Amino acid sequence: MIIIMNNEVTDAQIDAVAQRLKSWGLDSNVSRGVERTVIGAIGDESKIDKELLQALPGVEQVIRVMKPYKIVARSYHKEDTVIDIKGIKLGGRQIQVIGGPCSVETQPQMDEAAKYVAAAGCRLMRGGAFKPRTSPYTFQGAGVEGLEMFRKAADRYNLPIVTELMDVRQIDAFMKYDVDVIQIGTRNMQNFDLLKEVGRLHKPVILKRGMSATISEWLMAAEYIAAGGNHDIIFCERGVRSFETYYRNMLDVTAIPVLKKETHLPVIIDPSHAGGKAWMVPALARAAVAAGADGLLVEMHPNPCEAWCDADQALNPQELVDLMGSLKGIAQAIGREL
Ligand SMILES: [Mn+2]
Repeated sequence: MIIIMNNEVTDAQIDAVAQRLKSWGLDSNVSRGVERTVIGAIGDESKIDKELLQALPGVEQVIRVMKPYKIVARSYHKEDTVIDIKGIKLGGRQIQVIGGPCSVETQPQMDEAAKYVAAAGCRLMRGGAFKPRTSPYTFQGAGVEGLEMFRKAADRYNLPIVTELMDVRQIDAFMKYDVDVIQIGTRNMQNFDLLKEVGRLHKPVILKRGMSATISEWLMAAEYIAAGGNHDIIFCERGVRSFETYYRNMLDVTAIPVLKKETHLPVIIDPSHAGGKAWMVPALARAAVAAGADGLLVEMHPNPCEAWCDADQALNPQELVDLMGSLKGIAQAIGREL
C-alpha cells in the first residue's frame, strides 16, 4: 500500500503513520520528494484498515497495490478452472448452453421443455422455481413443488439442473431435490449472508452480476463464496442497467475478456435477460461465444406466447435448435466446440 501525504505534512504526522503501520505489523519506507512525501507500507496489506489510515492528519491518499480478492484471482490459480457438473465440464474447450424456461410452471410444461432442451443438444437445463419478481402481485414461482417438477422432467434426459436460490431458508429443499447448480440472481449478488451460506455448500454456483455492480464488486462477491470453501463459482454476465431504454439491459461483452484476465473461473453470458427480446438473443449469444464465454444461459419455452414469466424474451424450440447450429460454427472458428 502506498500512502501519499499532503504538501504541508509534518515529521510528527509521518511518524504517526509509521506507528500506525507498525501496530499492524508492517514496516514503512518514507520517501521524501521535493513536493511530496510518500510512505510505502511493507508487509501484509490485508492487515491494513484503509479508512483508518485515510483519517490520519497529513494523509492525502491511500492506494492499494494488492488486489482485494485472492482465491478467485488468476494470480492464485494460473490455469482455467474447469467445473465438473455431473460429468459435464464447464470452463474447458467445450462451450455449454444451459437452456430452459424462465420459470417452472407445470409438469407438462417442464416435460416438454426438457425434451426440447435435450433435442437441441444442450447438456444442462435452467428453470426458476423461486422467482424474484419486481411486483409482488405477479407469479412468484412454483416453489418447492417446482423443484420437484423440474427434477422429474430433467432426470428423464439426464440434464443437470440450474435454479435460483433466493433465501437461505430454501437450502434444505435445494439439497432434497439435489439441485446441481445453484444460481444467485442479480438482485442478490451482494446478499453477503446468502453468499456465505452457499460458500459452505458443495455445489457449483452461478453468480450473476448485479445490475449495477462493478467488476471489482462482482469479484469480491465471488470471493465471499470462495472464502467459505466453495471454489466452484461461475460468473454470469446478464447485462447492466444503462441509459438505453430500447433493450432490457446492456450486455457488457467487455466483461468477458476482463474476467478472463482477472479470474481463473468460468464466465457465461445470459443473452436473454440482457436483450429482453427473443429476436436479440441469437446475435448476443454469438457475440458472447466469439468473445470467449464458456457458456450461455438461454431462456427457451415450449410455447413462449403462453409463458408465465419473461414471455417476450424466450426462444421457441426451433429457435434454440437454430441458435445451437450457428454457435457451432463460431466455436469451431475460435478453436472450441459446442
Ligand atoms: Mn427470466
